[in-house]
Amino acid sequence: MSTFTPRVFSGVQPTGNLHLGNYLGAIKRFVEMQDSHECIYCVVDLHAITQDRSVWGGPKELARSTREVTAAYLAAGIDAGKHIVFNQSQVAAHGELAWIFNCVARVGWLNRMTQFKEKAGKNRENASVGLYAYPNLMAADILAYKATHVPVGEDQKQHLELTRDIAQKFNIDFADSIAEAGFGDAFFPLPEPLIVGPATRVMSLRDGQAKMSKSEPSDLSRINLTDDADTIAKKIRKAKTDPDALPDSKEGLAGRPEAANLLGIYAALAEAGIEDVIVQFAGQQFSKLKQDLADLAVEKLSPIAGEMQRLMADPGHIDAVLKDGSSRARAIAAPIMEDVRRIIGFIG
Ligand code: AQP
Repeated sequence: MSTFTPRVFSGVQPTGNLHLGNYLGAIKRFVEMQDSHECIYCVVDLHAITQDRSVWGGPKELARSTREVTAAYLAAGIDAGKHIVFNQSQVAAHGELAWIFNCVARVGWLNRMTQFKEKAGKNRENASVGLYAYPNLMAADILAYKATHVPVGEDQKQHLELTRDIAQKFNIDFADSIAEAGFGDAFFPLPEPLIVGPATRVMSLRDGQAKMSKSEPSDLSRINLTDDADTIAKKIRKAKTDPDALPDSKEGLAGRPEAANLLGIYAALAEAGIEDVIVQFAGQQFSKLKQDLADLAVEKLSPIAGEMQRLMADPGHIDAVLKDGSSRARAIAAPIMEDVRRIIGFIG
């Protein structure tokens, strides 16, 4: 049996409007992994350009958003000295391994990806080939470092399953040369998705059935990580609710997506269990929950917004962090890619 050193990899796309869902579902979790794991956190700019230019905003906006995601990582508490923070396009291994995985993954697998269907919408014929092959690039991101653990939001579960399928198929397709090269029965690990906690799928503040998302036109639907205290409080005050008092049990949240969402956000920000938060607000009106949630959100998010602003004022520092992280990421990926080339039979 091959064994793998535990290593965490994850990323966020620089597509603007970084929001509370990205924070609670991903970035906050990244911070929590730092004490126990070696971590690699990426700003996935190659993924950003898979969508229409109107989504990522063109070259100047892409650079600005890349720095903004980096600033969010650092402001949230990721230690870029101890761990690796970098942007994907600076490490060529991602693109190279993605091409190899394009030849490992099957068209039928990609056809099942719900994110492609959602993002391509009705205009599928006109979607980029990159958007279709996005999950192969994501598999490459993770496996170029033989990462074993991937903290992500619920929406990435299917892509993680595909990553495991790709790793397994590579291990089987090249089993003979993997064994010959001394790697036992598996060259790539099957990475574990880490989708845990009360906020793995933060929903829109305007519609408890829709995911909080960067691309939703209504700014009132999400709390942006750059929002100031007044804006955060206003958005929570205006959040959609239902007419009933808050329930006293988890079962009472059935069919009440807005109540479930606001209580889940509260629990994640307070670092409390959802059951405890339900007890705390049982029988109360939404107005009480909204007031307390606004106070808590401002307390937790305002320092991050302030620090992001400070960091964004010094783009030279951010670029230096990314350059240093990229060179350390390259140093990990390079020998892995050398092995991959040898295993496949590429000369060089
Ligand atoms: N609403 C969410 N709740 C919890 N986690 C979320 N994530 C995204 N939205 C939520 C997690 O954030 C990480 C980075 O996401 P991404 O940059 O890849 O963006 P995305 O998944 O495409 O979702 P967005 O931010 O909402 O953008 P659009 O509008 O383009 O769909 C991932 O771990 C993701 O799970």
